[in-house]
Amino acid sequence: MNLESNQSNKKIFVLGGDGFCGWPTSLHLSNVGHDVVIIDNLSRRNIDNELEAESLTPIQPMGTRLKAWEEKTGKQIGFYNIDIAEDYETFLKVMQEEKPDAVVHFAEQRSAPYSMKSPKHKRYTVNNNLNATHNVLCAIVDSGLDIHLVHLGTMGVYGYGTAGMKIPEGYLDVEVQTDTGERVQQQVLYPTNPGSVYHMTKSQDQLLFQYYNKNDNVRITDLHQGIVWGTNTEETKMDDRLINRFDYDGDYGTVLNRFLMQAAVGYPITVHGTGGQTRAFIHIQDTVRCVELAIANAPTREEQVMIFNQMTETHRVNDLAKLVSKLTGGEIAYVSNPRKEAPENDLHVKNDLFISKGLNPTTLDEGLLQEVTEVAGKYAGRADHSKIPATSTWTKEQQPGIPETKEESSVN
Ligand code: NAD
Ligand code: USQ
Repeated sequence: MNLESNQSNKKIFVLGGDGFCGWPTSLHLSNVGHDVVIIDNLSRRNIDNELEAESLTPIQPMGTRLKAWEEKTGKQIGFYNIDIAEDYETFLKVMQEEKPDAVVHFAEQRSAPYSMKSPKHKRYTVNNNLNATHNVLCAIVDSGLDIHLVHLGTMGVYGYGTAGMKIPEGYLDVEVQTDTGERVQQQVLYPTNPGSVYHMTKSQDQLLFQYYNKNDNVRITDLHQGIVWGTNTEETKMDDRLINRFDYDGDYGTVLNRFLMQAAVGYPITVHGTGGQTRAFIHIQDTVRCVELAIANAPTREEQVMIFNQMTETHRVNDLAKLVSKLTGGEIAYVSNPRKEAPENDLHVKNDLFISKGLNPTTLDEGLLQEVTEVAGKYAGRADHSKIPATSTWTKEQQPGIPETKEESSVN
């Protein structure tokens, strides 16, 4: 497989193209010459209504976004409001009419804390995510088209531990001993160890991919992505109306963007527990480039599901808090961890495929300060401080991650 960027233009469906990763990816793919069609049921905007939370950045309605893109670039992006988990027939009909070459699938409920809030949220996450992924696979086969599916999975399917080795890209080489003592080499999916109902749905997605690849030779690339940080990309910076979403609330805000925002608004930087958790990270600009590379390098119908680890660096949560604190003077609060997770872990990950082919990552060193000043600081006035604490607990044993009083919070 040669992972070079390839210029041939394709018709591409972006499922979940209104979301944090999907919107900048849609613009990027359109900008490099692909014919992009977004499919999204706007459920993420409805969840903002449910949680009474909003993006820190003032994102625009889909119609305004698409009009601004056309005005700026002369390029059109199509849009269909379809629930791909529920409305299979409409989705299939659109697929048969539009005949995409590739489908990029971002359309799942992606927050671990939201998936753990209550039985209702657990059941919604499982129903939505598994039905969405299965409907996409089923529709690809039903349509009779030879469509390449690119799915956004997560590093969290592996769990975050290692047995002294780098986490491989999806598959693990193992040796088993038969009853006669013969040693046989095999390759298996890396054992899954999800840490939330959300992460569990991504583990189950992997089995759906294995099955449809084996039975129907569907061409599939599964991108095991780390935590995405940053807000804007070259394309979303072209016009204020194209601005990307920035989640900061206790359910949808991810760790580094939360820390940046907390420092910008003068709220304590909320480290869960000791902050010994190590996680993988990637900047949103690199996400869009990786998806472009994945589309340009589709597997053949004879190949197994291609799995890439889509991350560029690993960091310990406490180190991130200290870095943000050093850049901004923000205060760190070590709060109760609302999650049931290992208090400390090491993490070593292989990401050779994207890096060796010329992905030039935006690192924390160069991007952080810019992010604080250009985004978190600029929109700090829009923040609702009551939405910042992480209150979704994994079991009744955990406590919400609410900073106590200013005096009681430890400061590093
Ligand atoms: P997001 O919630 O901002 O976007 C998801 C989009 O999908 C939303 O616009 C939502 O309305 C849409 N959607 C959800 N269910 C749908 C359905 N049934 N039918 C149609 N549209 C539906 O999430 P995101 O941060 O952009 O993440 C996108 C994907 O990338 C997710 O699958 C997530 O698991 C994965 N991912 C995200 C991150 C991250 O840090 N944000 C990291 C790793 C992997
Ligand atoms: N954390 C804090 N303080 C906070 C918020 C989080 O210490 O204020 C800690 C959490 O306890 C956890 C770590 O930071 O240990 C990461 O939390 P997160 O919310 O940034 O990331 P996570 O829940 O894993 O989910 C996010 C995305 C998800 C994606 C995943 C990639 O929401 O869609 O799949 O990152 S990964 O983490 O690699 O599995």
